[in-house]
Amino acid sequence: MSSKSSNSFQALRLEVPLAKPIGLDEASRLLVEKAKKEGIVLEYDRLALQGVQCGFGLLGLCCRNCYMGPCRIDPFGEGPSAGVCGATADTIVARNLLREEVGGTASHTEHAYEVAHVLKGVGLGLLKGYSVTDVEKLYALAEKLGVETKGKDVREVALEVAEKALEDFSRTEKEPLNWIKIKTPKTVYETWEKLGLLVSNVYAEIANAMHRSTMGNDADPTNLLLACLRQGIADGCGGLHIATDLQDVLFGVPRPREALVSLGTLKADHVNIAVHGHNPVLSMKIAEWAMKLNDEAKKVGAAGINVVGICCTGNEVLERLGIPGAAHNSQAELAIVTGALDAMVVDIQCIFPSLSQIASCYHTKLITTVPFVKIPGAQHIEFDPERADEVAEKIVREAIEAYKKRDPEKVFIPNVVQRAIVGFSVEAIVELLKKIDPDDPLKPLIDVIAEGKIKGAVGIVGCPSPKLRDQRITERLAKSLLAKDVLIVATGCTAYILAQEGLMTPEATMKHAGPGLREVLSLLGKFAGLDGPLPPVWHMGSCVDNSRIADLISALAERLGVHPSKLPVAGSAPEFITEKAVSIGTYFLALGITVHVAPAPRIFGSPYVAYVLTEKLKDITGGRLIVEYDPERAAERLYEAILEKRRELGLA
Ligand code: NFS
Ligand code: SF4
Repeated sequence: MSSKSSNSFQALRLEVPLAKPIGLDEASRLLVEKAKKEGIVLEYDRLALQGVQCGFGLLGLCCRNCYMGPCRIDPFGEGPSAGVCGATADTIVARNLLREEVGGTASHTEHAYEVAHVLKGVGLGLLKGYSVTDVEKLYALAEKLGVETKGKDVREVALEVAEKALEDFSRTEKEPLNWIKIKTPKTVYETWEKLGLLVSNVYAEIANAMHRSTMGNDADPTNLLLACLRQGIADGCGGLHIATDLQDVLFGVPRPREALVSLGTLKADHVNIAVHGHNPVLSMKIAEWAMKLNDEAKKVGAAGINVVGICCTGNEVLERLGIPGAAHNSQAELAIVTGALDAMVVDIQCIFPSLSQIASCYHTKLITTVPFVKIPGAQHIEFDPERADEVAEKIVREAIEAYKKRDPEKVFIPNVVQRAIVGFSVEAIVELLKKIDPDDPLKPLIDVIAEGKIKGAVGIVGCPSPKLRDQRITERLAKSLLAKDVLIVATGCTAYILAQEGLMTPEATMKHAGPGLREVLSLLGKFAGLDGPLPPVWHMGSCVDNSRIADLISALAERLGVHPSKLPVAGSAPEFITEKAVSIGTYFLALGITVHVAPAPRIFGSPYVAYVLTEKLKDITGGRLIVEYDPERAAERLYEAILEKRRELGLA
């Protein structure tokens, strides 16, 4: 990190993918071909049409925060070194990073807020369509939150727990978030307290970040980076954790089950409905009504109704109901290209506007449901938890209607289906480990890590990137790590990629896991009552369920009495695309975790910001950012990080 230009050159080089394209997965490839024949434009085509993307943007060096600009800083030191207001590269990059996180944090926290309102409605007895499914989880949360349960019925407890969550969106005092208090290991809490990172109101945090990054406010890159950490903590505690916890209360804690994934889970003889987006408050209802109206589908000549999942809401119904996971984000367009999808029902986040244009080439109905997520050309049927059953029934009936217009000539469903074991909640993992040691369930896991049979664990999370997908970065990274006896947990669209690759099966353990990892997973398989080993990649849910990964890390750290940064674990978002991934990544950096990402985040226009995140941060929170495009090299670097932690712990 010697001079500004060497950094910028490095980033520019990083933007050129280093690995050779392998090609897309079989199902995607076949449907991309079909789209080409039919003249359908896909994300890959639109990416190509963008040409070379803006170097200033890639480096984080453009600012549009006021009308004296837009301003750009010359990364090579030959043109302007400050914006009109005098903002330097360091200031502009740090401000831009903070604003990216705001996008992510706003998404996750508003999602959590919505779910908290549904739980509140249940508590008040106002919502007929929902109830507390997991009383045990509710009571466990109540206890942690200091909610008295004696002499109260389930509804009263639900109401108070919901109100504890809503407090985190409205608190005016300087008290930390309730979900910081109940989720953060003591060692981390102390670090955050010292650094002034104890957020007390997530919405105020978002507002402050927008305020301080406008023209003429915070220009200090260090101060802005602390705000970035705060934003990550607001996202993690006030978004991810609240969403997962309350969704578990409403819909149940996931337990391991076998399910099917890939685009081949669409059925030519069924009414096919895809749920796409993030909020299970909608998708669980659609699944319920699809079952109720199954016979209606038979009346129009279909064999029944087949609900499949796309993106994170797909993960929500996959992990709880075993609904097939058809498509990750980069396959959502392709699900329509099959010509077999009768309705795609969407709620919030990661829903490409292109879906409407593509749907218009087929009989597929694209149905938007959220007042602030409308798409030209889509049919809007507003969802409201108070009328959940009525709306869900209407949507499913729309799909049945659409089926009548399906053109069999246009139907092509790739014959690609993969089995996957899903549903690895922390609760389920602990229950399994209790069969080995009922009194100290984490001990067997700690023992095999200490013995070196498992070297460590990496959470591979995030999105598929059209920029990197044909290099199969995610699959290659996972396989390289498994061979090194590193256990993998996965969430989000990455979980689809790894499931489709067959890595969530017992066979994958025999094929890809190193000898130590294989031995441990075989033993665990026996305790789980399986015929073979546990899979080597554990599906832990949607992107908000990255909270489950944080919970597992925190439980291990607390059991060992060490800071999470001491554990031989790491995270990776090898193909991230969204602002949400940036805020989640920052939460894990704040927790003290080493985080690998590709493509390069837009920080390399500031040598200072790049230096802090990739080097200095490890002395502050214990976290460290690694940027690496090549999956095998990324695996090597993550493995090195794990070995370093092991050495520090005195393990071989
Ligand atoms: Ni996560 Fe889930 Fe997928 Fe990426 Fe989007 S759906 S919230 S952001 S693209 S993994
Ligand atoms: Fe340019 Fe400063 Fe305005 Fe940004 S805030 S656009 S750097 S003048």
